[in-house]
Amino acid sequence: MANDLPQFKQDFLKSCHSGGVLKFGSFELKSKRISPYFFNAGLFHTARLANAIATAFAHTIIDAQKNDGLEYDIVFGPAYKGIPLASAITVKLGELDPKLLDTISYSFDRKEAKDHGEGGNIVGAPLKGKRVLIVDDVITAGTAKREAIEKIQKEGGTVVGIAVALDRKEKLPAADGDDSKPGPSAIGELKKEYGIPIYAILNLDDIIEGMKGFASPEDIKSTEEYRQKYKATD
Ligand code: OMP
Repeated sequence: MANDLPQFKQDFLKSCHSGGVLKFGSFELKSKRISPYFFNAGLFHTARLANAIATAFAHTIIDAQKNDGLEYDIVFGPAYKGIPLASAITVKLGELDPKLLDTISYSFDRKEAKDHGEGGNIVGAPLKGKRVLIVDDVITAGTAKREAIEKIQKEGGTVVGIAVALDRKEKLPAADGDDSKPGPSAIGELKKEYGIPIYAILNLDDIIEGMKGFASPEDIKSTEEYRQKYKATD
């Protein structure tokens, strides 16, 4: 239930609503599924909303450190939407926990390698020999996260976890294209494959509960139907 959520998650839900981050209609996802809702983290661009998303991420990461023993050196944001997140979250982490001011850094990748100037694929802290925490907006099928993990490993970094704003809690797309069959979650498979934890500020259940305060009955119904259709078995 949204009301049972920690205060920082409730505050974040309010910011999602005030920033119009959650849209209803018909949206084709990266996975080609047609979703009745879309979470657009790119809309967290005012100073207030950038501060709100960075704060919610930083609390999620600090909780993971306290409760789960998460240790990391670098906050890595995959291009493009992860880039402003990584820098804002790193600043906020240092503000909330000053011990981190001189121990953590951020970095991000380029979509295309640069062959002049300093060159290379990574901007910010070098990844070699470092423990890397990936931050990104949304996880649906985990494809973009797999790409980021491979890039980081190629640079000599060790991925120690992933933190996202929203876990859509969807099953992996079926290899044979038949999405009507039950399937494991994108998050569960990533955890198994890479042995890393994945943290989310909110998941689809929190969103549906939170929507009840502002969305139309039709939008709530179609989002619930979508959840039923694509929910994972784990
Ligand atoms: P993967 O689950 O790693 O493939 O990532 C899904 C990507 O799709 C996210 O990084 C987003 O850029 C984008 N996306 C959203 O931004 N919001 C949504 O509600 C759904 C998606 C999506 O296409 O699945």
